[in-house]
Amino acid sequence: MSAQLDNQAISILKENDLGGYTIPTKGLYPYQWNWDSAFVALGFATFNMNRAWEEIELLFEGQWDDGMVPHIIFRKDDPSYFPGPSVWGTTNPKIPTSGHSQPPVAATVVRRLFEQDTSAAGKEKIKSLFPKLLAWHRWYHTYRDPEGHGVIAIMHPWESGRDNLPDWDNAASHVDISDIGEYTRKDTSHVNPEMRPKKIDYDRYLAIVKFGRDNNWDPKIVAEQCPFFVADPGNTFILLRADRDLLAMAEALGETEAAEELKGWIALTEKGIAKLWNEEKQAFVTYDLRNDVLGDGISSASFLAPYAGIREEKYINPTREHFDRIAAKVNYTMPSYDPDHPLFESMRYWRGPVWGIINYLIATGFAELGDTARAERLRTDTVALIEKSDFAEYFDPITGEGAGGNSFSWTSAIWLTWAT
Ligand code: 2M8
Repeated sequence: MSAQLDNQAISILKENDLGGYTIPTKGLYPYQWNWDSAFVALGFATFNMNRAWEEIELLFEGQWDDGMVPHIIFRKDDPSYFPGPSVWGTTNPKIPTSGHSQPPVAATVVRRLFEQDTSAAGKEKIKSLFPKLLAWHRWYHTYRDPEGHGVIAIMHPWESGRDNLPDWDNAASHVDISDIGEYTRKDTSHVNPEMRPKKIDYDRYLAIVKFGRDNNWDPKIVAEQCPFFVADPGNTFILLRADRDLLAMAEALGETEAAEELKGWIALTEKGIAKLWNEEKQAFVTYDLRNDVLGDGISSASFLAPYAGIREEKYINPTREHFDRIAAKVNYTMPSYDPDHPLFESMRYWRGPVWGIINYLIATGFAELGDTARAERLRTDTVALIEKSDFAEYFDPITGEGAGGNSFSWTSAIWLTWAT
């Protein structure tokens, strides 16, 4: 079974490879996505190290002059996706892109590639990628944490990568949708609309894109005025982890000035995460910075503290307890949203389904804590899901049924790098 699935996963990556960059799946997502490419690079690294580096290098071809690495790189226009480049209206001179970012997993991936590839060429790759990664992290700390709270905000649900998470609902309800005009979605013609965000979500997504476009995607204006600006435990923990990995690379490269800057960001974030701690829920949650509202929802990102290197028992013990409560409730960990919450929906995208990449991140953190049992539960559940329902985009945590797109790149990649 395993060898057969290994071959299938390799074939999927090769079929979704459009020449140096990989699309998430055919039809539904025909462009290069930011964190998808990072995970895909880990998959490629299991059988073709050069191709792994190339995936990351092509992602950084889309980097903006201010350091931002966009969430989509539109290398060629494809009418099967909405919203395409003309809707974003960005002015990046190099390649058309979207106007905001996505979870910064790339530095963590690059560190792993660097450790695996001990060749002289590997050292050259990291030397050229290091300043680009540093500039991106600096952009995140400057513009998505403008007041220096030590937590990272998103300006659009898409920036979190967890698009229709129930935790964004309240904050997004303040976004004025009266001026968005007519539009036609494409996603619901590729997959069952019941497994996708609702129309009201898309109305809000487009209203925020309009705000960005109207303000030329200026990150300073975004930080001051964007109608949606919410601190996300997902991006905060992922960046904290990525800062630590970038620091390890800075030290290996003798980049002392960069190392000091990274240490400052790490110290700030280690303190700042207290702002995302919901004492009553005993969990890390979202914080709506625009409307000053602490969220009450437990999502899969609530389990990323160990991955971020957080070790305080006051955080880690309740995290383990929530894990066990949820693990007892579902057949497959980790649902993207708490199954005990009234807004949980087992098949609707980021409102309940299991995502292999998130399982991989959470399990990495538990394994590093020495918590093998929970890490293994996540891994064996992921294996069972893929064996049952193939390389789907996401899975129902109760039935194990696959949902969304199929022959999905990041599911294949995490199979190769971790689950198998
Ligand atoms: C999903 O998001 C895109 C918008 O970015 C979409 O629904 O059109 C998310 O799952 C996101 O995390 C992912 O990177 C992307 C491509 O797989 O699809």
